[in-house]
This record gives sequence, structure tokens and C-alpha cells, in this order.
Amino acid sequence: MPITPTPKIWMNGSLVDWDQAQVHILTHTLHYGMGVFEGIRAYETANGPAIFRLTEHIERLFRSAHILGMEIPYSVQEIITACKETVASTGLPSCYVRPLAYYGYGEMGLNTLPCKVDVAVACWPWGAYLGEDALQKGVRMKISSWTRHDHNTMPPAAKTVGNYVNSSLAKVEALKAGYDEAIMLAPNGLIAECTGENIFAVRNGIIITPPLSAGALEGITQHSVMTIARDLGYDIRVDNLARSDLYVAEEIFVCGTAAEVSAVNSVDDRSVPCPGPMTTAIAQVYGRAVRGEDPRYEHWCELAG
Ligand code: PPE
Repeated sequence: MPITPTPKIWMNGSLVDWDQAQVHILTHTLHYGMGVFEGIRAYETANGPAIFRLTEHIERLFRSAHILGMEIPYSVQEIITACKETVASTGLPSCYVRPLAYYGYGEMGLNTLPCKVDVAVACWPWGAYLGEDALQKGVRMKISSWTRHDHNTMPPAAKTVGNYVNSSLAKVEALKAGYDEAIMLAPNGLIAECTGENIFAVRNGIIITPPLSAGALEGITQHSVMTIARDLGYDIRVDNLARSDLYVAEEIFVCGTAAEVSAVNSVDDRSVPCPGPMTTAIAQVYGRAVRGEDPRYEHWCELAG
């Protein structure tokens, strides 16, 4: 998706002009993929732009770095402030927010111990990730021929730059085959997640989403959806799903910061009822929650200004 520039990007403590936010070609992470990032959305609310669950996203950024053994030279609070400043500097009512911690210029080779950690936060307007009609018509999913990483290969629980080689391979394969998105299986064959979303399937009236141990990222939208679903009175559980669970599911939806809540209409050309009633109800509440329109979830909206 093409990027629309915004005025400023935060780099190592200061806001710089968009065009000046550059790195050297020998930036370490560009070569070896050892970096961590987040994807966050700021939404227009009655009180101005609010960054949805900003604190939880920045805490996950630090957990991802911790898994890599990378020390971010700022506090969680400093990066939270950086995100707010960057969003405010765009003047946009809503946008996508991308913090990135990476090994910068100065060292080469696989030993990251001497490497300096740089941090940047960029914002830009980002529309519907899986298409404008992803909730109404649903998306066509394909089980990928690419397997999600094993925990001892590339930890899937960390949102690392390098992990997305796996996601991109699967995404492009699915798109070229005429599907909208891919579903990744863990090395043991159970469902992990999608290339950029967590997955939920309804079986016998119970909504099920795979655990971290199956290779899923601990999604913040996944957590929001679970809270909303419980508040709606639904039975929702973290548990393993097999491929066949998807083929015979009563409803399937995927969720992520970028994709929000999107319905699934088929998996490997087996049709799934879409959009299902639970999917629709959860998506409606989520859409209000992110805009600060539901008092139960107002604490999730962190004002940028
Ligand atoms: N799994 C993966 C692999 C993933 O990338 C995301 C977010 C999720 C689950 C959902 O996590 P959360 O956003 O906390 O609910 N994917 C981000 C990046 C997408 C991109 O193309 O870049 C996102 O949604 O912002």
C-alpha cells in the first residue's frame, strides 16, 4: 500500500522532517533483520486523536526487544511520549503509528552485542488493510505452503523485523493464487495465525483463537476482541485449532491493528457463513471502542495531545 508522507518522524529523541528521516545503507538491521516494531492505530475521537492501547503496544515492543536480547535506550514512557508527539505533529485525526527499534550504522557482522540501538516512530494515514468490504463480504483465505516459525527458530511471540520474511512469503503466495490472505500452520500442523492477524473460528457456538504456543503473536486486538466477546456474553477461549476446524466453522474472523475485525468467507475454497452474527456484533463494538464511543473501553484510548 503506498505511503502518504506526513510532516515529521521521531528519530532518537527528536522530530525530524519526513524526508530527512534516513538511514545509512550499512544499517545493521537492514542486513540481518534483528529489529523489533509495533503497529498501532490512532483514531479520531470526540476529544481529538487517541492512540488505541498505546501503552500495551509499547510494552510489547519492549518484550519483543527483550526476547532478542536488545536493549532499547529509552523507557517505555519515553517511547509512549514519542508516539503521542509524532501523532500530534501530523495534525491528522487518525493514522497508523509505527515504532521501530533497530541496530543502526557502525557495526557489521552477526554479533549484535556492540551494536547501537536506534529508535524511530513514523505515522501515516492507512486505510482498510484487507479491503473496504472485508467485514461485509469477507476475505478469501488460503492455508499457506509456508510454515510459521518454530519457537526455537525465530520466536513468533516477538514482533521482529526478520519474522516478516515468513509472513511476506505467505502473503504474496496467497495473493498470486487469487486469495486475500494466508493462514499459517505451526510446524506441528495446528493453526497459528495469519500473516498479519490473529484468527478466530466458531465451533459449536464457542469462539476459539490459537495460543502463543501455537506460534501466534499475542495480539492486542485479539485481547480487545476477547474482552468485547465476553462482555457480549459469548464463550471465547484460547485453544488449538486444526485445519478441519476452519473448514467446518460456523464463523471465522481475523483481527489485528491494521485489519481491525475482518470476516472470512472461505478457507481453501470451502465456504464459511459470512459475515457471522458474532463477527458482526464484535466488529461493531470494536469500531465504537477504538473511537472512544463505548464508556466500557474508554481507558483503551490514549489521547495524543
Ligand atoms: N499476528 C501477526 C503476525 C501480526 O503481524 C499482527 C499485527 C497480529 C497478529 C495482530 O496483532 P495486534 O495488532 O496486536 O492485534 N500486524 C501488524 C502489522 C501489519 C503490517 O502489514 O505491517 C498490524 O496489524 O499493525
